[in-house]
Amino acid sequence: MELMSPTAIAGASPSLHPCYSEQAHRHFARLHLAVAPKCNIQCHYCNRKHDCANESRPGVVSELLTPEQAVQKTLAVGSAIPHLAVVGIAGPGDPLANPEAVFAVFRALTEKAPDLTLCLSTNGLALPDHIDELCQHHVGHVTITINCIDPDIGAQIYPWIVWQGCRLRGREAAEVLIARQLQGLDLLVERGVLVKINSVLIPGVNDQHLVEVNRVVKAKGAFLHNIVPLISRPEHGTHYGKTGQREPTDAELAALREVCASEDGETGVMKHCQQCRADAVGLLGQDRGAEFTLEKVAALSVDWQAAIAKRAAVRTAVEQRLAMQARFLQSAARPSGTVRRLPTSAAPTLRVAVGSTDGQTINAHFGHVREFLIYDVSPSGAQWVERRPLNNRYCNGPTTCGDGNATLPDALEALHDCTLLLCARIGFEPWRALQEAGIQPNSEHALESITEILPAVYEKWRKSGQRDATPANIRPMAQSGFA
Ligand code: CLF
Ligand code: SF4
Repeated sequence: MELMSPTAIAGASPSLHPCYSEQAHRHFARLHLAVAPKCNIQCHYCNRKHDCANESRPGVVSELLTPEQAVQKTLAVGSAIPHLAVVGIAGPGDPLANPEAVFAVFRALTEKAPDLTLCLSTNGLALPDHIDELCQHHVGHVTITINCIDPDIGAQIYPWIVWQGCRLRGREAAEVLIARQLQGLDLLVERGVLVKINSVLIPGVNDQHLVEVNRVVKAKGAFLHNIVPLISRPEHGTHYGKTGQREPTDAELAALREVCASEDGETGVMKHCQQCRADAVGLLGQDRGAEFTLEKVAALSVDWQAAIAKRAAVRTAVEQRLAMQARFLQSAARPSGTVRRLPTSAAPTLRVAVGSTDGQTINAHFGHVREFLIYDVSPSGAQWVERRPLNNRYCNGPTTCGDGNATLPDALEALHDCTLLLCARIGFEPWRALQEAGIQPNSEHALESITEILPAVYEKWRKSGQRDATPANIRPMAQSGFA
């Protein structure tokens, strides 16, 4: 069967979607519309008093919306937040168990906010029945929560489903659900929809099995696999919470993601999921929902046509910035023809980590970086090596470094082979810890151009007699990719 290109569906583009692109999540916001209260299955990690655990963290949805209210809210948020790019429906129940409300919203938004990417998250049971309608509404991004492909495991996760008017239980229920999920995945991929698979990692239930799930969904053409940790606390009142099913540790989650990411294939592994509420508003990790309650939205006057133009301008500006950054990284990664191969003993390479959010200037506060840009610098110039993501930011507070001690090891690990760290600001505690680890922090060049400052920094380091370099950090040119 010939597969359609992913761009066959208008709106199916990962580059503007904060969940589908790690880069996009720094620039573009999403809005969740809570118009779907009903569900057609039961998961042991959900009790329907809370947000859908597929796409949210515990906490009741503040307000359920009618389709009209949802459209009004979208127009208000889209006017106030010009970097809004995606509107998703992710609960608090299953969107496709509430198809009338969901498609009424999508229909209205096609007219009044045609630039916004539409997104939906489902357990997949009803998915095969709605493929045409999803495509008609240009829903280019769909998430299916697939926790297993083995019905015996499924029977431990789903006590029942409602299928064709009957309540099925145990293995039989899981068998039907899994078959429908995989069928839905096939149909969406055929239509060029970008499908993300969410899997809830449940220790002792599907932890050993999710690598197989990853292999199967990858083979079927899923765009992204997002493995999220089970949230299971007694106070949530879920079956798992009440029966003491434990949550996975960070190490277990990271190890599984690592195994899945190392498999050769096209399905990426999402690592920046925030397990959002089903009524979340703003950038991932932010929740500006309180600014857009029904009462506040009703009081706003919105010019939705002007808002479309404003969003287009923001998008163009971000795209230009990203393109510039990509060009910069590409050129930095390819040394020019003038690069000389120098005797190894004469030209040690200085490995430098840079905190930058735009790839051009040293503009990031150490405590806020989510990744470091790594360069090897020598007399021949700077060679970009890679991005090093951080699992946790050192600082989670808006203005202070808070209790970052728990996350400092992540940063030290990410910087283990670097001699120098350039960032815009850094607190005293991490400064000292980095120095003790043999990494010299430097915030003297805040807001200066990375390309311009790296050669100067290298020269200074050489003249200083490479005092800060540890032997492991001094690598001969021939090993640094110039050969
Ligand atoms: Fe929402 Fe989900 Fe669409 Fe994103 S969330 S419906 S794909 S717009 Fe994103 Fe939130 Fe993780 Fe979901 S960070 S929980 S993956
Ligand atoms: Fe809850 Fe979502 Fe599972 Fe339905 S599919 S039971 S809403 S977690």
